[in-house]
Amino acid sequence: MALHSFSILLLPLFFHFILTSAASRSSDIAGGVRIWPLPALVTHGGQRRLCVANTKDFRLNTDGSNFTDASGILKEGFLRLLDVVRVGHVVDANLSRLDSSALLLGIHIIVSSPSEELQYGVDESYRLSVPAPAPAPGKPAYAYLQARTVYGALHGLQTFSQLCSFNFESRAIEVRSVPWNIIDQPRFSYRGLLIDTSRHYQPLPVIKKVIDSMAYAKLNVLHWHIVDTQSFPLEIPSFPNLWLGAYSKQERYTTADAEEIVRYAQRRGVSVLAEVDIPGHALSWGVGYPALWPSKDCKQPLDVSNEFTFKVIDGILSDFSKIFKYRFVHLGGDEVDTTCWRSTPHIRNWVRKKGMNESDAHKYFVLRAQNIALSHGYELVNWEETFNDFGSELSRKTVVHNWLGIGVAPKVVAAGLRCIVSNQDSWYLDHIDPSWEKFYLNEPLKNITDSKQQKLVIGGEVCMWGESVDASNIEQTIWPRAAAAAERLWTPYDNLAKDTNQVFARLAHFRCLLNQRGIEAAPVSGLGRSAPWG
Ligand code: CP6
Repeated sequence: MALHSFSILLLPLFFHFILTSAASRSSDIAGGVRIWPLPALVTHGGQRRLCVANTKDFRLNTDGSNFTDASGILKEGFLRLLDVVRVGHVVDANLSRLDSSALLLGIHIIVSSPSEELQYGVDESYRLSVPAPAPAPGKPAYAYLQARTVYGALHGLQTFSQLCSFNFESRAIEVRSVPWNIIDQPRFSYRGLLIDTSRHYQPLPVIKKVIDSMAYAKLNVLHWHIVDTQSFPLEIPSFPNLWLGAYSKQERYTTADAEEIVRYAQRRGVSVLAEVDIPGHALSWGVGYPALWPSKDCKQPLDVSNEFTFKVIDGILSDFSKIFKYRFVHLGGDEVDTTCWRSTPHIRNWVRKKGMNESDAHKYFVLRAQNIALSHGYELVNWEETFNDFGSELSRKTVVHNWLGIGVAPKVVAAGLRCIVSNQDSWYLDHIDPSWEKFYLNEPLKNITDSKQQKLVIGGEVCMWGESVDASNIEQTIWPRAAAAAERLWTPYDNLAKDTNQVFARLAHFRCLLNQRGIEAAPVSGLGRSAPWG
């Protein structure tokens, strides 16, 4: 590994040049580096450094920045880092047994923006340098972490945690291969994971662990498919009977629970995108309000002819806007089967009287729901059928969410709308067959060459639909394959491996790291572990 010799002071000058130059090629850059996802630029040396695993000596120092960490978000992130690195849930890191030759290492964190608002497009870049051992043992040296926002700094701490390993004999933290210089920023602003709490209820601690693990892989949007046909687990104060559609009283989220999830995620740099999937996928709404069903015998899609339907949607989105502060709300719009609208006389008559057909009625529904969401200050995400069926009439504030095949993204961006890629042949976690290689190689910008159009692909998302997962198997179904997609979404295109054999060992190491941190990630390969003597 070549050690580049620029100093930290020169980095700003080279920052742009290096990120856009061809200097960082995947096979060179990844050799020996065990960071997942791979940063934009990494150099390192070959010395091993022992550090004292003690909060006092790992200094969180924000002197010289405008950021005061008033809410403690960085301090908490730092303490979590120490805990996961010391494998705090497994061992009692007994400091009295420390190797006295351990060298002190402090971390000095500089954040230039005082704002802690987490929002779409927030600057997530950071730079991290870890020095070689100081000349005099016992004298502290500082690792430097610089970021524009606290969220960039949190990513930097995650990277730092991956440079560290716990030495069970000396009870010290080791940083391998010092000195390190890392410059990093995400390729895409939207790096999502969908969870579905309608097909199976997921308890709050499970959702929180999913958020923890997302942060380890630098995924930054939890797409919460909260309600669907099978159950309505969320409390909606404006229409308090809606959660009568929950599986049971125990399997529900209060608004306070939802706020807790949003805050927990925000403290880890993860935004929550809430979804109401309408007008299909909404049968459970009618348990509390049967007027939302076309009839007792034909229960979905929601009754398009009834003003009450739109009052309920307005109430839900009004309540959402108090809890879910992300710029976008997801309005679904997929898999709408209008048979009930045709077979129910009062709806059939209403559609006819309006001079519409059933597909016009679907469009009317989606566009009206979009306007309600806009009135509550949201921009919009809709599943791709809405674009396929009436794309030119969607609000310009729509992000089209691909899922059917990869084919729609080039059409969406050619039409000037934004797109999120989740093609089911590669990024659906509920399909057990696709290998991690398939997840890794799925390229969101496939067949999009114009750079203006490329910018309209805001990112991608892996989907963990809930029909076949609950608390017993959600972690091992998500991981490690979601990590393969996470690298595709984070790492600059030129650093990505073209041949997945090059990344196998590094991914296996990340999976092992997840296991050490208490995440039940499944083995990377179905061929067994490779033995150290093999
Ligand atoms: N639920 C909702 C689902 C799916 C969709 N929407 C889905 C469809 C096909 C597959 C997997 C999931 N379960 N509301 C499609 C976006 Cl293969």
